[in-house]
Amino acid sequence: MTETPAHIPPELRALGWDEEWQAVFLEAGREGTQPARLAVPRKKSYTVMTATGEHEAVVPGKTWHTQGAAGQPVVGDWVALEVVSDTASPVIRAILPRRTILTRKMPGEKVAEQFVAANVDVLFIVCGLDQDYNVRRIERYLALAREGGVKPVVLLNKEDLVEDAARFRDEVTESAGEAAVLSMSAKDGTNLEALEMFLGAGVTAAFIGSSGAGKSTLINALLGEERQDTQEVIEGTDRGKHTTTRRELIPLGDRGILIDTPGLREIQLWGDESSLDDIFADIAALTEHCRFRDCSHTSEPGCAVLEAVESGELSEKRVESYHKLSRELRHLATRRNEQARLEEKQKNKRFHKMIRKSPKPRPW
Ligand SMILES: Nc1nc2c(ncn2[C@@H]2O[C@H](COP(=O)(O)OP(=O)(O)OP(=O)(O)O)[C@@H](O)[C@H]2O)c(=O)[nH]1
Ligand SMILES: [Zn+2]
Repeated sequence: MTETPAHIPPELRALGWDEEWQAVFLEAGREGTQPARLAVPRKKSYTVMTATGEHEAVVPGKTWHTQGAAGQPVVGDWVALEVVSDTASPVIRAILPRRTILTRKMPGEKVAEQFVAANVDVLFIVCGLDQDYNVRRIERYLALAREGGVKPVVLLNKEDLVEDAARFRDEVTESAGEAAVLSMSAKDGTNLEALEMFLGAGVTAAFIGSSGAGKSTLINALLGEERQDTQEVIEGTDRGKHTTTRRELIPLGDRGILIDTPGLREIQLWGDESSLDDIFADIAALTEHCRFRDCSHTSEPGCAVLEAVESGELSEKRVESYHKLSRELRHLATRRNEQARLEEKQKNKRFHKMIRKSPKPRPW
């Protein structure tokens, strides 16, 4: 006999909740909690969205310190929220295991991974067809998306400023592997509908790109209105002081959910070389034909990469870019602090332990 699937309220679906999340959540069987999605991480609290609306939630202090970076919820996370009483702040009891995670290198001396956004399905890489245009940067963003398990889509914005958008599309397509490359104008709405092909009910899309590339204009165009800043009253020492913050998670009804977070706006590369081979699939294929197995593709005789450059089949700039990225990745790899990954692993372990501890899963 098959069980009838539990009913999912449309308000939760609009936030990206689906049967698969539901199954994980029910299995965990945490009594007294409900699913909530993280909309704004703040210093001491988190704005979360549930089937019934927005709440200002907290994480118990202990969890905070024992779990480290991976234990901190980020925008896009699904959490188990416990609403204790009408007066007390709701408490985040657990973070559901993430489907995807976008990360960046933490600024400063110590190399550590910082989690920026979770459970993103599509990453829109926005690049202006003005002085912002830079194929190498797009390649980095592509690598970042792939490392996080997120599907990248390149948006060449401001096509109204150029005569031959197709030329740019072709150039980027050469570097983009399987990723779709679109040109458009957020300002006059040209080709905006092409973007909608990647959105849809339950799909979470995030935006990345330099300042001025047009992300806000694009999001407003998708919303069909100016995004409103949300007013917030800080309590405690700054009692009564009004600050405005932006909601970073924007539900679009049955067209999906948008994530726009400052953490994604300026990002450094963090990853490994497997993505390099993915981005530079053409070069990776050539390296198989080099005479020496440990060819560095810089000066060796019989190097298939150098031969391809010689014959004009491969651009020299692309090879330079390959070497540069590969050097950076190696450098990072040796300095890498495995801590963040370890923490995520342990957190998942803990989550599954929690599942095992509750023999009778109950619906929430
Ligand atoms: N010509 C043209 N200008 C655009 C287009 N899209 C955005 N702009 C302009 O580019 C400027 C920057 O746009 P924003 O949307 O603020 O860029 P952003 O990526 O959100 O920038 P940050 O908020 O700094 O990260 C604004 O003056 C927009 O009007 C476009 O398609 N064509
Ligand atoms: Zn070679």
